[in-house]
Amino acid sequence: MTACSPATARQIAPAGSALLRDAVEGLTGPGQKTLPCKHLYDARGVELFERITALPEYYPTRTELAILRENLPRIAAELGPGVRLVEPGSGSSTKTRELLAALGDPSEYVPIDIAPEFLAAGKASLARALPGLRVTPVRADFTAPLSLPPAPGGAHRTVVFFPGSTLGNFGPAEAKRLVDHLAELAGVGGGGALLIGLDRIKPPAELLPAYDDDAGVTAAFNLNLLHRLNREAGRTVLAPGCFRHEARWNAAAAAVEMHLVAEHPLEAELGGRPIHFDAGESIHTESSHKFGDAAIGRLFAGWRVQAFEDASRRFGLYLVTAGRS
Ligand code: AVI
Repeated sequence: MTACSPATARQIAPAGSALLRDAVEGLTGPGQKTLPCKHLYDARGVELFERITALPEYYPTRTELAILRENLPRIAAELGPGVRLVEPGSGSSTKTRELLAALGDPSEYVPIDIAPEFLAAGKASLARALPGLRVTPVRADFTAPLSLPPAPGGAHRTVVFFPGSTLGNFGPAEAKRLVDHLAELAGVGGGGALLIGLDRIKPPAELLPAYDDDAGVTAAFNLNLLHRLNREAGRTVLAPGCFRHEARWNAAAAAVEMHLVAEHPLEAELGGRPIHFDAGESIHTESSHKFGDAAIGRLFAGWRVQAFEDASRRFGLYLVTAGRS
């Protein structure tokens, strides 16, 4: 699986050299050059992504938080007491804290992350915000098969919380596989639930500024991939100054794509293999899929789906339980 969020990147990016291996594969062959978006999230990338979430153009984070706040009483009532909340990712976000606080009497919070430092930081910040909450971190890759620790006594149902439209950074088939995997983890067929945030399709004129902000933070986030590549190679393979950031709407894929576009023809070398760029040729670095009703229906086929959306249907939180909609 490929994945692009800070959480998922930490889940599956094994080592620094993984970027170099992926770069040899993605940059030296024929056709569209690519680098997996998981590599966007080194320490600097995580910092830049945090800044993106606060940009005026980047509506998803604040829209999702507003939807959550507005619907917390309904969601909490629907889920009932004793929820065991499972979160793929480090889970120290405002959304997680507010959801846990609204649940009133959660039996346990289980963040799943491959990086122990993020698990420890998330646990510490939640312990400060919600003293008394039982936190059981699980160090694992959530995209791979895993088992949760036994639920504490009094746990009423397991709920997997996957906000931020992180699912959109997976291709459609991968996203479907991940949803099925998370549904199994939550035990949706046996009373568990998923609460998943998805960014909805809207006109490109609204979408594109969110991925190409005036302050240039997203451009820096994208170009940071080349800084990371050069750092890990120990030399300049591709000079960031020779590339510009571009956000494109791919209508066929219903995705905003980030590209790094070569300003001039360029020759380079990696792993003993030549890399050639024509002027204007790009590296595709991320796809951020957007969801319409049909795609959401396919993702959650067979389950009951309660939609919590803003009035303009820009973003949605979907509560998935057993039974049909
Ligand atoms: C993490 N993920 C959901 C973000 C998105 O919107 O696809 C990553 C991002 N890329 C550029 N801006 C934000």
